[in-house]
Amino acid sequence: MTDRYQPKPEHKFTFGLWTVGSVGRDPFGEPVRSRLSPVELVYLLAEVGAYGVNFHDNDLVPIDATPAERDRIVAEFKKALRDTGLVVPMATTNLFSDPIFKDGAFTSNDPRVRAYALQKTMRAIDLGVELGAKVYVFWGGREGVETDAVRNPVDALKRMREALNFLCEYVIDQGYDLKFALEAKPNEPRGDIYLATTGHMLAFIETLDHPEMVGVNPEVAHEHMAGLNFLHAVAQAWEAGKLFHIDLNDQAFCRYDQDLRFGSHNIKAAFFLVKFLEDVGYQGSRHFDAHAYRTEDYEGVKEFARGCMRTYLILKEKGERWNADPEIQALLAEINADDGSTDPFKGRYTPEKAAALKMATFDRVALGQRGLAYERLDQLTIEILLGVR
Ligand code: GLT
Ligand code: MN
Ligand code: MN
Repeated sequence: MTDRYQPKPEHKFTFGLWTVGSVGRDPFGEPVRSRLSPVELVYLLAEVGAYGVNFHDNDLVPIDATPAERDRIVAEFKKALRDTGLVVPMATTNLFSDPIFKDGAFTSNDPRVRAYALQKTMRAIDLGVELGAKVYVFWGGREGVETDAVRNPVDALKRMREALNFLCEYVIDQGYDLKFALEAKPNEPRGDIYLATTGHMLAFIETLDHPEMVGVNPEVAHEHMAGLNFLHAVAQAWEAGKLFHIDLNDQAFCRYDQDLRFGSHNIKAAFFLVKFLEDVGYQGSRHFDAHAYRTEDYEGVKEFARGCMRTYLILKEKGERWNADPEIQALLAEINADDGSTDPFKGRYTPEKAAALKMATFDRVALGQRGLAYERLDQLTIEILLGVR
């Protein structure tokens, strides 16, 4: 491996304990790897060059731990962080594994389950903040249905809003420096999950009491499962000032949630994503929410983690090459050329502009016939990606 693809802290590459810690269980198969402790996983991540580690409350502290066990586990984890220099930029709550959440957490029909979910989340927020988290993710894996007979989706939205408003107030009340990032997924494990895409989340955020505290955590795989263009979701979130976090992985369209190694499936989409994040100057974590193939032992898991980061850095370099390529830049200049003829109509509406525009003439046929050279531009992109340019 060449040094220029070596991960560095400034790249802000993070992994969840649940990612490299995945034991390879799937709906049809038992674990294929033995479980590593959170401390062992911190050392594994340090070895491969990660900057940070994120966790669900129960990735670190078992759901039935006593207060004394919790304190011991947290102390050991903090020591591993100190020894390795790894940081915890993000934390989240497991509101999906335990049977109590089988009908959802914040949207469950049972008010006791909803109250328990709030209690669990407040405690998990305390834990995340104690370890330094500045972003708190909400992924509502169980917030959905198999049949709409059981719940009016409007009630689900109201319950979700009530929960997030409550938790925003909790964070403010505690004086925590913490922002929320909502993560959408269209389905799996539920048949349908409410607020199915990043676009749904962005609209929902504006209905909250503290929209300024809440952004999104888009995940490649989740938008691709819905057959959507991930970059467009990310760009909309960015433009709205809501890209608080990002989950990088890969995914074949319309399949089950594969959580593949970043850039391993759709290289062109991954390239434009990395180029976008780098070009706009996204400052948040580059979090890999992915799993090694089930075929791997822990050496393979390390290869997987190294691969995520290395591919990101290779694509970053390709983006720089794309931006510096004279032919690409000439094509872009041509594509975006402006002869100034529409200057009188540009900008905000005025009655005068509207009247002038209504009278203007356009050579519709010529404009329609003009070739745009997008084929050439895309082929140049492919040649950069294939390493011949
Ligand atoms: C789970 C899910 C992910 C979420 C995690 C955060 S857990 O693995 O598939 O997409 O980001 O709760
Ligand atoms: Mn996923
Ligand atoms: Mn995710």
